Amino acid sequence: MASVLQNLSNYDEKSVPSGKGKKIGIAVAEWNKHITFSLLSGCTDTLTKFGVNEEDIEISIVPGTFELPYAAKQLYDKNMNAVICIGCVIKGETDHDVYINYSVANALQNLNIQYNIPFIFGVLTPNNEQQALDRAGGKHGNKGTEAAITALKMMQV
Ligand code: DLZ
Repeated sequence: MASVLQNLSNYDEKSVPSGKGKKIGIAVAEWNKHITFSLLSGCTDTLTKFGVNEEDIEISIVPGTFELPYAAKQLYDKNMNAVICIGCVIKGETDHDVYINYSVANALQNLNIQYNIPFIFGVLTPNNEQQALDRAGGKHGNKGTEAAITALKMMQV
């Protein structure tokens, strides 16, 4: 997919709207936290770089990726302008990852359709840990950064 061809964190700074005055909720999963907390850092660094005040960022930590939609809805209820969901589900021996990934993607898409703020899918779905590391500050950039940029752009749509 695209990440093979490009660093996901390459973006044109001039095309990114300011986040000044915006309230951003971030739901982050503790599973694989060496990955997800690196994504979280990329995300918050990028939001503040583009004008979001630190005190306008509310972070909700949940046990696993499956719990992200619940936290996302709670953040919506606190009047956020956008909610970013961060997780990492590494493929295992069974199809457990498939059930989590599809259900979370569907749940977040439903939230997007139902409510009038953007819910951003910042969930890595790698086949192994190295692929996750590559996308959490490694050779393919930081997917948390990309999620932040997406939120900033979607708040303007
Ligand atoms: C159970 C589970 C497994 C096997 N793997 C992951 C994973 O790779 N990444 C992740 O975020 N969460 C995982 N979980 C936990 C589930 O997301 C969830 O927390 C539990 O099933 C409880 O609802």
